[in-house]
Amino acid sequence: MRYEKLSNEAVALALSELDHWMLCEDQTAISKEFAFGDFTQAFGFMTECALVAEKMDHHPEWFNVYRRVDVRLTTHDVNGLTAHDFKLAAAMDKIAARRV
Ligand code: H2B
Repeated sequence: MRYEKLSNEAVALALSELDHWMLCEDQTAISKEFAFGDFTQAFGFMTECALVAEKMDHHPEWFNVYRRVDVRLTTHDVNGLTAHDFKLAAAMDKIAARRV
């Protein structure tokens, strides 16, 4: 399914419904730093998220070192944010909540 680029107002509203996600300066992406107990937890989180992302056909940009995972979500197709990004962000928060 294709989603349209969200307006600044829609982005602000969607962001207010998430915990600790930050809007990037140019407003084309949101980001969050996840921290887990150890590398196994962090990598398990990434594995679960990868399966969800593949199902959605919407993929995170992320960086992992030890127990930390830095995530950035954007929709390349529109060079901005769409409902896909917020759906994936909420799913990632749910997966993380089971591990911390
Ligand atoms: N992931 C993200 N984060 N943004 C996209 O625009 C995107 C994607 N596009 N995954 C998808 C794949 C697209 O390239 C394919 C062709 O559907």
